[in-house]
Amino acid sequence: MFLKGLILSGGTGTRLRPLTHTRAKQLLPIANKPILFYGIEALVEAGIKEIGIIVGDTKDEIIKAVGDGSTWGAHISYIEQNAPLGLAHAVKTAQGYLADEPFVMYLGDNLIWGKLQHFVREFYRTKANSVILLSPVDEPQRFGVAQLDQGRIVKLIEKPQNPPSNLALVGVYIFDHNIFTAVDKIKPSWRNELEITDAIQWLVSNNYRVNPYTITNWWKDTGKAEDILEANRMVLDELTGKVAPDLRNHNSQLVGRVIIQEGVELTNSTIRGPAIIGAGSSIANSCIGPFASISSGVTIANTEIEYSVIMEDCRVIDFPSRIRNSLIGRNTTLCRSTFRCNDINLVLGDNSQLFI
Ligand code: TTP
Repeated sequence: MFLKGLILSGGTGTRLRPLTHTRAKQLLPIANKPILFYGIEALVEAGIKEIGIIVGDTKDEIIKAVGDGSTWGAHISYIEQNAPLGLAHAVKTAQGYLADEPFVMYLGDNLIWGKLQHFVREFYRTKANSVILLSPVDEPQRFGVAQLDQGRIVKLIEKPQNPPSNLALVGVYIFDHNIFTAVDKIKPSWRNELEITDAIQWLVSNNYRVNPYTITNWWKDTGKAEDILEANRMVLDELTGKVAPDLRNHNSQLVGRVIIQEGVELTNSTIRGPAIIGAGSSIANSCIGPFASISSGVTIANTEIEYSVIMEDCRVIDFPSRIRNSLIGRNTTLCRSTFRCNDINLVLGDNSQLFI
């Protein structure tokens, strides 16, 4: 018996509009790497090399970015979900691919810092029908929460007013084939989706063994803009500095843990870590960081940026305010107007958001 992987990368991403009008949310960069790649890496690291990815409207973009999986030594297949009708619907859609193999299901917009090996081992050790990854949280009212009894999950409650525990569902699950029976038994919820929590509840209520596995590492569901920024801060905080040997440094300082990718030019600037500067970017007379991810092909001049993600091919020139807590979409131009003082001329790409 070996585990397959199932990553859910369909959905609509409404909460991340306008960025998701023209880009799959799972491909938004966290420390210059698409969110989805963190999930693929976590599965591969746990020994899971056969991975199915559920795709929807953004199928082409996801296939282009991920390919056949050979980059990770994995074999990746794509499974089309005709409409985003819920996480349990996605599981049902993948039934042909998964056959009767048990599988790890991973939500493609989630980020879990740490390894999944122990979680997978728990499934084999306990011979449970399902193992659910849980994490203690401060405000369980905001999450799907598990109630435990004698080491088993007995109830799942979505955003409970009186939480029975502080253990939230993290977005990573292991199921055996009984989940397909469960999905067939449940009905769509009020939002017309087949909910995975209802399917798991069905397993529990019908005496299948559903075990919890609690982690204390940080994790993030990157559904909203502020989540992406927080995930960016968390990931940057874990990275160690590394400077590509071809850096052209003209009178600039790197302070703390800074990653500089290939082909970067820095002039009279300060990069304050943790921060990452993407390939081919050039920065002049600016202060970048802390907690800034600058993607590839970005040009920045006379500007201060911190706690932000600036995506590929942006131009930020002479911007009069410090850019903070901002998520700037690809190919966006931000610059001061040359016509009048204090007049800010913003040219934003289709999928841009600017919070200053
Ligand atoms: P969600 O964040 O719950 O849903 P969503 O992507 O539709 O976003 P929003 O609520 O902002 O509109 O989805 C979690 C993950 O599962 C995400 O990677 C998308 C994926 N997903 C599917 O693959 N199929 C689905 O039917 C749904 C609902 C989500």
